[in-house]
Amino acid sequence: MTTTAHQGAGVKAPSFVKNQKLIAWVTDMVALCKPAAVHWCDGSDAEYQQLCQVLVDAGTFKKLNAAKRPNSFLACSDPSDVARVEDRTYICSEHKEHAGPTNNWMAPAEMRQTLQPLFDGCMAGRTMYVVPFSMGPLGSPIAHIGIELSDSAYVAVNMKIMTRMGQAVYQVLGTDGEFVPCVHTVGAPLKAGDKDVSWPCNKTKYIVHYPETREIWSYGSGYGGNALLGKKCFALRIASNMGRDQGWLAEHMLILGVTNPEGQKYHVAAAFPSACGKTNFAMLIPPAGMPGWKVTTIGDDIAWIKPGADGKLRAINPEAGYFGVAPGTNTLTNPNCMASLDKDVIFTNVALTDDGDVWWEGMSEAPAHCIDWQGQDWTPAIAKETGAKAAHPNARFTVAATNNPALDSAWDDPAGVVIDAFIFGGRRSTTVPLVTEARNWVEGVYMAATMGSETTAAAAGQQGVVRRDPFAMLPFAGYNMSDYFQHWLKLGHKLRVNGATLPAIYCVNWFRKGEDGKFVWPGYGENMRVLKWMIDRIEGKAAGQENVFGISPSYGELNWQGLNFTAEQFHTVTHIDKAAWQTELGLHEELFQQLAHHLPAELPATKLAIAHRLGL
Ligand code: SAT
Ligand code: MN
Repeated sequence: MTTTAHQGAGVKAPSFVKNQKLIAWVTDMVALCKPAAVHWCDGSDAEYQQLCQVLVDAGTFKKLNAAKRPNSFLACSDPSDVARVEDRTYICSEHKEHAGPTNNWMAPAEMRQTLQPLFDGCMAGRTMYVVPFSMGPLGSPIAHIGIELSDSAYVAVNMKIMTRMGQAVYQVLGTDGEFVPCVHTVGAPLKAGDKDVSWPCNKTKYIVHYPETREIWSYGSGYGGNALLGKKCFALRIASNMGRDQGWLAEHMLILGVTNPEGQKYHVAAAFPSACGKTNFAMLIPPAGMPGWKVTTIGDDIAWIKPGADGKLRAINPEAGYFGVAPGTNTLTNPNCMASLDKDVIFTNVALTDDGDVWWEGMSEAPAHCIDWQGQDWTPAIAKETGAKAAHPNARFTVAATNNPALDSAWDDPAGVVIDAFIFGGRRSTTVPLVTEARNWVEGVYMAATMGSETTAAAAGQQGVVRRDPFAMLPFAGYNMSDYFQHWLKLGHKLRVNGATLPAIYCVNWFRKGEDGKFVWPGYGENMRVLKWMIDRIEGKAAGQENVFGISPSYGELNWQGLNFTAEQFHTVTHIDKAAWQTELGLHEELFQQLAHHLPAELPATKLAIAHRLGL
């Protein structure tokens, strides 16, 4: 690692940095942000430990009990900085219609003018970390490089876990390689003598993307997707633009491998909105009644998918770690995840137990006492009286993929894995059936485009209201949503005319509730039963039955070994309620009206066909 006090003029890059464009850009950013020092990260373990110590000394990190949770830390954020801020997130394309009606937009020149005074001197008294990272296996033809400049050591250590971060990136970059420049500041400059706080941030926040020039500027937040710029900002918002221009897909999808008892392996990519159980699905352990089935994890949040020369879609996980939701995670809902969290973890906004370990709602029986994420005493009695949560509902863990016992052997393969099926799923208490297969690509794109979901704590704002979340990409598509639909249709068309077999497309809903307001489908590991039906379909072993939207399983087609789930319960989670669908189609229509500019004609046509089949 190399840290140099900044002297005012010029920047001295370490000898392993040979890219002049990068050095020139860092020089400019140092002149703008005026940090007290510049630290070029090398990504070594020694550097990780040193930065964790810096964070402990600053009060940002608490080191957890090494006997219980080796090499692990707890960070508690400012209570105002706990989730992505969608209303402060901007796509600043030259033309407003390129950002589309689902993104906040400001003209790039105006945004640059707005940000200039905010970034001027924003890192005063702090260290600027130069964080080189590869999204995807180093040197993979599907991977891309970014450099994040951040005044947060918390960001630097999280990026070390979440990405392939370090000196090797500079070798791939060489003297003239391309990188996406990402500038991040917590927006809390320090004057001489100022005492720092444990979680510096600013009331004013801007998460800004310039799609044409492929730049990211983030101001005022230190949390998650606002600050770890490789994740949603680069791997989805900027990369979706790159994918549109270059003929590939950047998707909000987990990737898993599923092997049947005969040893045949398939790969599935699945899109769900934030905090709807993607990590659980990616680490699923098949139930005891399904011996011989195995699920392995390639990724839990983002997939980059490129057509290969053979016309097959190959996917990589651009990330190297998991930034997952802690509350609700336990040894029953996700045993692999719990095992991943045994050591080497950064926890954010969970509770601290009296023996120096962590706890969150739904982890285990509540401790008699702990310190909640806001530093207050918490007991079950206090919780009962005030409703106080020990952990914030969007509390997270950051952990390396290599900690996952179910990690797929090909997770780091530069060639990626061939995708056999796509799954789209929202969180819907009513209306949407457990599983439906699209009869063709267009019908699948329709299902994905019209997906709705009840909102979760992953984003600041009201929770539990149904909003349309096309492809689970509403907060992440970096350009006009209708053009994004068109891109999917075009890609499918191109592959088909070249003779490729397209992946099957499924729509699922694990979250339907009964009249008592309780979930009917048991979910978690039991989702394997639905996954098996999909594989059976791909292998031609299940006939399924046609319904108004596509093909769905009969009760007898699912394996019920070891699960007591009656035909009646099955009916509750699969039946299609005509009145509910009339309302639902009205909501699809509302979405289409909102997205009218450039909306592909195939989508309203598909809707019309569904309405006809429903007898509307
Ligand atoms: O905060 S993040 O964007 O990293 C997580 C999420 O919303 O899924
Ligand atoms: Mn996500």
